[in-house]
Amino acid sequence: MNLSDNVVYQIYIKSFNDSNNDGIGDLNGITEKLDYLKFLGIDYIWITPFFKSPQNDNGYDIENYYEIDPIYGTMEDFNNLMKKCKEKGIKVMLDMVFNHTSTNHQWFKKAISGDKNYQDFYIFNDKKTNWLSKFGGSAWEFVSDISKYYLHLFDKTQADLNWKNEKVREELYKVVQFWMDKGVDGFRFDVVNLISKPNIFEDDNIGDGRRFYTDGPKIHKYLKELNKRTFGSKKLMTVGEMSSTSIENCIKYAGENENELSQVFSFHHLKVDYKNKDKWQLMDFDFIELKNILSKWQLEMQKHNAWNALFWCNHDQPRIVSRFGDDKIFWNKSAKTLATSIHLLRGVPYIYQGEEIGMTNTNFDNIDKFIDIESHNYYNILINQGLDKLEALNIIKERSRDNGRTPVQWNSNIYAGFSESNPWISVIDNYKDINVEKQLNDKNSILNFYRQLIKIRKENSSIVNGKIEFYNLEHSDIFMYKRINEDEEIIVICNFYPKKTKIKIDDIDGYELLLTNSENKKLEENMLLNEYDTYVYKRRKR
Ligand code: TEU
Ligand code: CA
Repeated sequence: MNLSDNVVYQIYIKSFNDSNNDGIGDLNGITEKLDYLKFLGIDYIWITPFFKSPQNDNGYDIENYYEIDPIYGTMEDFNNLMKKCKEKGIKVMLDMVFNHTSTNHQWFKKAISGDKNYQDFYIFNDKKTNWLSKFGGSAWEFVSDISKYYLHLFDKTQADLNWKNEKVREELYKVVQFWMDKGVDGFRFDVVNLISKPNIFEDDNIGDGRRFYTDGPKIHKYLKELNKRTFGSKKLMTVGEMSSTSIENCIKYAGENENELSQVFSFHHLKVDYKNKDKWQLMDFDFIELKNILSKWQLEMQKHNAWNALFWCNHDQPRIVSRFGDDKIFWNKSAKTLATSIHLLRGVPYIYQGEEIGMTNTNFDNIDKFIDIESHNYYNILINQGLDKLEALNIIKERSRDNGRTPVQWNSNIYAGFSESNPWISVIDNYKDINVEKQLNDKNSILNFYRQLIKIRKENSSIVNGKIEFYNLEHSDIFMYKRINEDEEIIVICNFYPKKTKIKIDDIDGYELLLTNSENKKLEENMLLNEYDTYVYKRRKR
């Protein structure tokens, strides 16, 4: 199903809006901001996990899939949020974390108390392998009570579930059904391409183990079954987070006739600033590589009738304006260019909270200000590798997931209007310059630019159903593509650099300006572009 007439807004609940001033965002905080989201024009919200959890990984470690963590509110608050969303025509997607549970989950507790039935819910082994956890260290943890290791691809308090066990799958389908019965309109499935583990567990002598469990042997069977047994017959939007995946697999995950999911998140385009493919080594982003990856994925997915989720930011990524843009002199312009470049590709755009006002990286000057488990683990790993404290901190500052997790900057009041008491993670000190209130009434703001981007999707069919073509992929500064259907053609031109540049355009007749972050000007054969200019033109065919 082509759902690309929709725009999704991602809410990281802990940092979105705090309604009861305990410093933690919550469900009622979302309800309070629905009019803002309506104003922005989005169709869906995706809310990150708010289920009962010890919060070692901010809710991606679930203890009970049916209960709401008291820090986020009550089931009544959730029902009320759903009701208000229906009234306002905002659809709701929930985040299902099915690769693992918290080790506080009762299944895990029963397992380690010796219950063999529940041991089969997880992956317990007598021996460990050399696989590494994605958060650093071994992927296996020893439980002395039962003398076995269990697998955890993430933190040691996140134990991987055994999808081979039919009982596990049945339990998880029940969870999906429970939330469907509450009227939710879609789901995001966390690291769902990691759920199918190999039959034998062996050392990986060329890597960290991921080649054995990424897009694993039964993955398509499991997703087809999940689809059939839960949301398949309904018109729900589903998106899978695909870690280190391949196009070949994504064509199936998000193929229109495959009956798996509606879209995929893939991450290859967000690794073009990893030196030696290592997230913890800094490098300027490789623009040509970025364009090659984006265009390759777009063209292959198009060819096979499959759909990408379009995104620069989420709660695991640094802020895009600080990363591929310029968060100082050209903050406003570069944020708009980046927004345009991703938003008009073929697929469903996901806007991450704060992105629409150009929120930046944290610039925390002390490791103690960082909260994320991954940041602390890697800070220690970097120190152990011989880096000094400042070098390690500089890497964490660029790469920490906390860059995307600071409180949304609503206004210039204390704590940026997120809360009246000290938030769980510090507010960035630029909140007096960068906040929603300031941008609401500024015609030239990033916020109003995002509104326009959303609006032109609703008004121009080629953005929804047009085919995509790329041009000038070898150009050192410019990203350019067209969206084409039988009624119209749209041309998108983005200068990714803080310098003037030129581009030659062959066929310029009949185009009219639709959107720009720069001065009004016509499409020209020899286009001159200023720093971070972006232009979108359209011509009608009939
Ligand atoms: O993320 C999976 C994931 O692959 C990233 O966390 C990645 O490992 C990290 O950026 C590596 O540098 C999902 C969630 O989005 C994330 O918040 C959770 O921590 C993770 O799964 C485990 O549930
Ligand atoms: Ca709260």
